[in-house]
Amino acid sequence: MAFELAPLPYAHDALEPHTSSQTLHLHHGKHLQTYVTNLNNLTKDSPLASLSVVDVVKATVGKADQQGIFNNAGQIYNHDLFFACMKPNGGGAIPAALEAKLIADFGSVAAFKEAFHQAGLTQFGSGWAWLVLDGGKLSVTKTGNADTPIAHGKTPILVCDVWEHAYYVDFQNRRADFLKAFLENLVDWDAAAARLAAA
Ligand code: MN3
Repeated sequence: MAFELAPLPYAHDALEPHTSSQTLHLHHGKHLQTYVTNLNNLTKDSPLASLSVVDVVKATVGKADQQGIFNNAGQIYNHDLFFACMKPNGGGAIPAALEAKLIADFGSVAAFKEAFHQAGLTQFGSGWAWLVLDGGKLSVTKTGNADTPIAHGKTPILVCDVWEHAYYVDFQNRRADFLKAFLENLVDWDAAAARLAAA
């Protein structure tokens, strides 16, 4: 059973004007498809080919001779989650249980948003900004390139892709504006709350 490209959970133009159809065609149909193709090629005739993407990540983290496999599996996991973190007409009210947990662990929703924004803004080069559950507490973190919290025992609740391919068509160099749009107009709080409830 080969690794497959998960379908985009909404139409390509559903996130406009914050993320364009062109961006999603490139990001999902080209970038993510390439990671899927690469992972299939790299794991061909290997026991890794029969594992889930998550288990491939966990089996290859920190292994120098499997860095390419880790990178492609990590990128598939991170992208599937990123696309599932957004929805048309996103943003808005945060479900009560998630809001209460954000206030408990960050002091306020505004403090969480500022921490998440700063994580995305200060990730040097390519990477990801995360809200994770770590030891029962929510925290913000960032990872470079294909690295992912699931390789380090943390449970992802929310992620924003800050590789340039995620925003350059729509925002050019303005990563801060993309992060603002993600938190105010794109994020699917209900999905984040469901991940927290299931953790
Ligand atoms: Mn990407």
